[in-house]
Amino acid sequence: MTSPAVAVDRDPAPAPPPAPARAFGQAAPPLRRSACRVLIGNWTGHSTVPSHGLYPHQWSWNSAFIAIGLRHLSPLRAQRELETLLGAQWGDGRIPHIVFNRAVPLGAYFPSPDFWRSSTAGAAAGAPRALETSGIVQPPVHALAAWLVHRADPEASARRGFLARVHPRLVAWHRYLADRRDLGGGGLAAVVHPWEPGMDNSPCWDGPLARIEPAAADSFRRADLVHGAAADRPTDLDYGRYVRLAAEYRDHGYRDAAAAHPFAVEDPGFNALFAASEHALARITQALGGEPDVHRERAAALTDALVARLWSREAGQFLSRDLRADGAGPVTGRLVRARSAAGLLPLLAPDLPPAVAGALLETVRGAHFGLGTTVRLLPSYDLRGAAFDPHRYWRGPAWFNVNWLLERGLRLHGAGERADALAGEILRAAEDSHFAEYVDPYTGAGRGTRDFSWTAALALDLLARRARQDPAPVPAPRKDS
Ligand code: 2M8
Repeated sequence: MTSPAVAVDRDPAPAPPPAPARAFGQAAPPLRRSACRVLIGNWTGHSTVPSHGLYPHQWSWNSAFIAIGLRHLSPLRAQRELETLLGAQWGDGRIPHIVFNRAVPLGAYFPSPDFWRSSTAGAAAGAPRALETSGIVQPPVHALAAWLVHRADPEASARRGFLARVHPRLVAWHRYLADRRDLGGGGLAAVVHPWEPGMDNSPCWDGPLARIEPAAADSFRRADLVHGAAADRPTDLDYGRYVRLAAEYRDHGYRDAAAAHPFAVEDPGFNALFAASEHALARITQALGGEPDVHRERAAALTDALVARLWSREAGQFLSRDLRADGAGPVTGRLVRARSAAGLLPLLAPDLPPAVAGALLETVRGAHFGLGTTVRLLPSYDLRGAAFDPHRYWRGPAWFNVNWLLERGLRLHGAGERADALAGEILRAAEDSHFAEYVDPYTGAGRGTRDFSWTAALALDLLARRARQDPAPVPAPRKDS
């Protein structure tokens, strides 16, 4: 790719002001109405913030999940959400994990644009000149989201040429991951910063991170603690290491071939989403009259590589591979023995060997995750792990996106009743917690920020699915943008 130009969207219509709930929700169940209110309130005119206080910019995988829900409210807005994100794509194909809103003051979020300096430091990697982004990535959920958004209103999508617009960008994104991020040489994409797999302070990163010298505490100022409780957020020591890793990547021009990547991990969640998105890209390609087989083959190859490199029969789940650890045997690095919910997400791959899928279904309800037996929602980390903490960020709480993904995986592998039960719990927790960022997996009590966009969006998606099975009338989505 030579040009990171913004995806063309000639629709100049400004976003409508948040409408009174009754304008679109009069006959709607309250949960749908309040989920719509959250999405309308968090819309900025061309994309949606995860939440106004803690996360006041556009985040990559958040936007994908948001678009999946937004399509039930406004398919056009859902398309624009993804197009805005893809408009910030770099010349080398990467989709940055944050696209900064220049109207937001620098101090509102850390690390801010003046830390990443993408337009200058990222020039050699093709960072856009006209806008500021971060330089790392997040899980590739985008092709899946684009396909689901298209399916919500295929005619409107065809009218705007939505699929034709996003297709080359999604292809370039997947090519970046396959060509530049296969650091282990075994067919999986590696993450080079704990923020890349989206599960920032998972105990799985404790080992790989311990080798990183933290940046001096007085060299940066955290903005997250203004909005979040310190006991719920990553520690200062973790932050020092996040800062060190990001600064070193930046100082190598964000060029993967040049950077040393002292943190390099193959994460099963990231790669499961990559495989699921390759399947979606096959569908997109076919809908455009192209040849889908190359994407189906890549999806199959990713699934094979997941099993070959990250499956642990002993654990009954997938584990991360620390590529920088000394390992024995033919495969680089060593498996990290900590059990994260990411290790269950390969259930999203339809072509998983049946014995592996069967073992994963057992692990989901076994002692380590307890879904439907000891907890209401899938915890982000092993209930029995020494590092488990039901309240601290990605070290135990249940997250709505992970539970939504698991719900799909359960359904895909024939566990429909368990998927129905999980969907019910997700909806209940979303409502009771006022769309919390994450919840206590045992009680469903809300933690983190509220009115969190992907929580509202994914609740909306599950409600829409229920409504399709239920003959009762549902309110029509708004016709505006
Ligand atoms: C969290 O990550 C950001 C850094 O990217 C942060 O802690 O400031 C994670 O939960 C991540 O998965 C999410 O995309 C982001 C925005 O909600 O917040």
